[in-house]
Amino acid sequence: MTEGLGLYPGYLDAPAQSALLSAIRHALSNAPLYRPSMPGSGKEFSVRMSNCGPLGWVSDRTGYRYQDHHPDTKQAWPEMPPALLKLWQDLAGYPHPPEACLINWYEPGARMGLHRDQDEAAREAPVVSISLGGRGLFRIGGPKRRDPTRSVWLSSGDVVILAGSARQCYHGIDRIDPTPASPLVVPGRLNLTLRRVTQPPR
Ligand code: MD3
Ligand code: FE
Repeated sequence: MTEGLGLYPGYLDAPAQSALLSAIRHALSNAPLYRPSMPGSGKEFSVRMSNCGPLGWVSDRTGYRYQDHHPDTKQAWPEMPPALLKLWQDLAGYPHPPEACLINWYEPGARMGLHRDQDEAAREAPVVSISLGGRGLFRIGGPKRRDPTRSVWLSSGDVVILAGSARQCYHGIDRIDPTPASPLVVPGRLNLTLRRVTQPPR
């Protein structure tokens, strides 16, 4: 039991998944996937990333941060697709729009180690996650690294909301099912995370 964890299996139907994939492909044609690296060591992530929206999450040898431009092209991030703004309005229960959509691309064999998301000043805002393509084995624990964890396969069209105490929990992606899954034709998984970054005006 994790308070604030909302699972919406199959929230997006096949046409909605295809339309969203088209919008993401368009964003990626302007802001190509890049390979982030770990602060300090510079060790490369197995996950490739890009962003859309006014801010994007990046990681390199100098640290993790949100910034308004692509680390390689130096161009502003592409616009957030309207379908994502709508999904946030419908599900997030938060009265201000998201500022960042992080686009994570997992090839089979890619993973994301257990971590917490702590780079957002807007701590009380939820995170909304959308999965497309091949299944990913998602693991979520508690607020401490050694807390027990549970695992859930996330499939194409599934949406996860992290609000309340779930927002502070350790989580990661252990593995990717290499079976290709619609709407992608290649093996691998796309994950989109919508986030409010800055403290909204009050
Ligand atoms: C639980 N992404 O980008 S999404 C990340 O599938 C990230 O690419 C994973 O973790 C992925 O930071 C998981 C689901 C998710 C997103 C944010 C969370 C779970 C979370 C924040 C707190 C707790
Ligand atoms: Fe995360």
